Amino acid sequence: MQNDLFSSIAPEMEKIADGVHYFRNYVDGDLFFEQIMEVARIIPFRHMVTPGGKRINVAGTSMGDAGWYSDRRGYRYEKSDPLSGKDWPPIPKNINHIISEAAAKAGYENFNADSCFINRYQPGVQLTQHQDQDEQDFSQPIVSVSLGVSAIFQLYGDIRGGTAYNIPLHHCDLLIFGGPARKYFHSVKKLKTDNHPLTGDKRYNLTFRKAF
Ligand code: MD6
Ligand code: FE
Repeated sequence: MQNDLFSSIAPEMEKIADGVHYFRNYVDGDLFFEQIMEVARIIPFRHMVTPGGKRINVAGTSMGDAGWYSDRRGYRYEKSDPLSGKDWPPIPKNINHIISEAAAKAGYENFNADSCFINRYQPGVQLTQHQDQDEQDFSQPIVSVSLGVSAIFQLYGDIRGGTAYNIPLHHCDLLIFGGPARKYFHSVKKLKTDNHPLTGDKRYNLTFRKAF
């Protein structure tokens, strides 16, 4: 019989709430970071603007068949980069396999991301409270991977505001949002000034989605 000691000390997956699953130190950071650098070489990080014209302080780029995009015309998914006209780089199969496998462990059997939005945070940058609701099928989860400097992810509920449940996200952590939590409000606290050997003073977050 397998010894259960380590799985009880450090389970691979922790259910934080219905629809919220947390995997500590789950991914190969070098693999994901190299892919981010490759995507950024083709389609550099940029600051988009909200439909209201406000600069988004978190810098973004995308890979996949669709990329999340925001400008004066609204929030949406675009099949190519409106700025450069280029296609978003594809999501490598080995990376999508890791993401699908994690989703299956959380109970989402056939999750296959067609879009990955990549966020980059500099010190002092935060992500304000929002819902992810530009995708077509809310029965599909969102799988998030964090790299570099740690940050506090704040989870609210179905309505904006109130008291947050704080989830510290560290290098190589994976978080799944689905089911009843799929449209929960959430935010990321201001990034502290810190240094990570791989990413310097920055934090990166990849969110794998089924956009279409
Ligand atoms: C971030 N993440 O961690 C931002 N959204 O930097 C998100 O906004 C997010 O992690 C939907 C589902 C999972 C997420
Ligand atoms: Fe989000």
